[in-house]
Amino acid sequence: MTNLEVAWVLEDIARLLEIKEESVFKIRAYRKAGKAIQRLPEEISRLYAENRLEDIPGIGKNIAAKIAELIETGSCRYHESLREEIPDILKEMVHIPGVGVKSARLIYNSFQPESLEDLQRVAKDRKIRNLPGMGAKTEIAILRGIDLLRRGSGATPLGVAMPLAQEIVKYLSAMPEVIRIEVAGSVRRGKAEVGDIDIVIATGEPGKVGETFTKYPQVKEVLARSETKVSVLTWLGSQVDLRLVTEEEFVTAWHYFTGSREHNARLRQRAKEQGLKINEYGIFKGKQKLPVTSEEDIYRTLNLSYIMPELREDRGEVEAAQGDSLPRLVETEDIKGDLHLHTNWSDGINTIRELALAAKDRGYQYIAVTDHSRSLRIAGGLSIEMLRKQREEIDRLNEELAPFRIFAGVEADILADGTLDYPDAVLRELDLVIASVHSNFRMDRKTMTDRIVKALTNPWVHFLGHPTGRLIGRRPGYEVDMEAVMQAAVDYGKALEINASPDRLDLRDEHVRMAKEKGISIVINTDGHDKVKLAEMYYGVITARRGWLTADEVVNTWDLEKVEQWLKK
Ligand code: DGT
Ligand code: CA
Ligand code: CA
Ligand code: ZN
Repeated sequence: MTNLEVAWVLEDIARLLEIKEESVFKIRAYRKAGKAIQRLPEEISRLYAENRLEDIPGIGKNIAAKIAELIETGSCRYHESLREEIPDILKEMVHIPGVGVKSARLIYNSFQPESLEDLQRVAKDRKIRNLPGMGAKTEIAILRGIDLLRRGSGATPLGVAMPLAQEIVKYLSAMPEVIRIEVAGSVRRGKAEVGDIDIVIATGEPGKVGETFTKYPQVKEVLARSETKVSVLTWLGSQVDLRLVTEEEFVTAWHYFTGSREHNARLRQRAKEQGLKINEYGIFKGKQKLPVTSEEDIYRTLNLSYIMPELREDRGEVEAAQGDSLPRLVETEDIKGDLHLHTNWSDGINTIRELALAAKDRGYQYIAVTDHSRSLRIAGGLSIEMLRKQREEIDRLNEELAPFRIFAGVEADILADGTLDYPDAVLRELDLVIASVHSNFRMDRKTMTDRIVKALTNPWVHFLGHPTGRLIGRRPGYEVDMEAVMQAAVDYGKALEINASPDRLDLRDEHVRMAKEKGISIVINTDGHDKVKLAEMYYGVITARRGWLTADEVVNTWDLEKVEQWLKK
């Protein structure tokens, strides 16, 4: 057993004990032991052979005995009995994003669901919101989470796949046998929805690394296994493909498995034209293997400038790289503010002050407070009077936090007839107005297009929020003619949003590219209802990069002064 496998079993014991509500000291002891073994510079089996397990800080007699049993027999009875004791549904529930051990336990005790279907019914019947410490938010998390777990073979949102891929990388890189490990495939390219997660590892001991990976706690089922590839299904329903290659092959394999297939095909063809051959094992001139130590080398060898992974979709990037005319893509570090945020004045959970401070911590110069407008009652939309009161609070905070700036804005509903949810006299008082569709999604294409275009003719609107309304995996966008919407944005000088929330990513990459070509400015916002969501800006930036955007083309990379001017125009 490798150190990592032992560590995972100990961590799993801690988790199961947590579900069982055992003493926090006991839980902490297992967790600490797991961490210690993960960081151990020596092989645990060797320490065991030399009778030195208890020398490891944080490991006492009791845990040492369990480790000994693991090393001798490959399993541990205590762990097995805990696993048997705890119902499967509870084990599954704690894998639902947004449902912690505590809530899983409470829901289980209250309703005894036997399957995810049962749980879904309980959530749909709105029974969970009545439990202490839970609300409608928990129900939504559960319903979404079950969707995710269920989707099985379907696409996984980037917001789920990326953290999972990064976690696997972090874990496996602790193995001394792992020389290099990187994320590849559509996750690396930043696609909003990914089919499966691809990870490439350079190792001299593929068998051992592959075997360890199959023990990873998130693994539910091993789908296929060979010396060079391990495919598993995780509890979250995503497939993970691990490729095991030699150190020598690593760079070309990583590049190959990053894809896309279409991009690879273009490169192969280009190589051929130059009398070269490229595949996952290397670049060859006749029988001679050319030296490659980085992806940059690959492109250089093909006489191309370096192509960022987000661009590798055969959408003209190879031609651009040939003419050295690739854009310098926007980066998360370029972002200076977030212009679409909800506070506890409507359906957000933080105060304006908390959001502003969190934004300041991220190094932002400004944010906009854009709570919902009055017709969106279920989301606590603000009356005109409330909106004015909120303004007073914002003014006070601006004095306190200067030079940081909070813009007083609103996310105004676009009503069914294309008018906005407040009269112009109210909108003009605000620093910033987002226009968004939140109701009457099922209109025919012409009516919906006219509705949105009409909203964009309003002189006080700055940009269109989540322009197509899609919810990844749950709802396609509304029927709308994006060409016409974009033409209106051009005609009336409006910007379009990339909503960075990983379940939206709306505009999507192709639309971003279309907007870029038309010279439309883009605003990347998290639409956060919670200050921790400010971090989701990252996903919006990836989407912008997939749409070829440079920093200049993104409004919220601009300095405060320039943004103020833009808002006033
Ligand atoms: P996905 O998983 O559907 O979101 O998309 P990818 O791009 O991650 O596709 P995947 O997982 O099937 O394969 C990862 C990469 O490996 C892919 O982008 C290119 C490369 N690759 C895999 N199989 C083939 C193949 O048969 N031909 C070519 N040219 N490339 C392949
Ligand atoms: Ca993939
Ligand atoms: Ca794959
Ligand atoms: Zn919003």
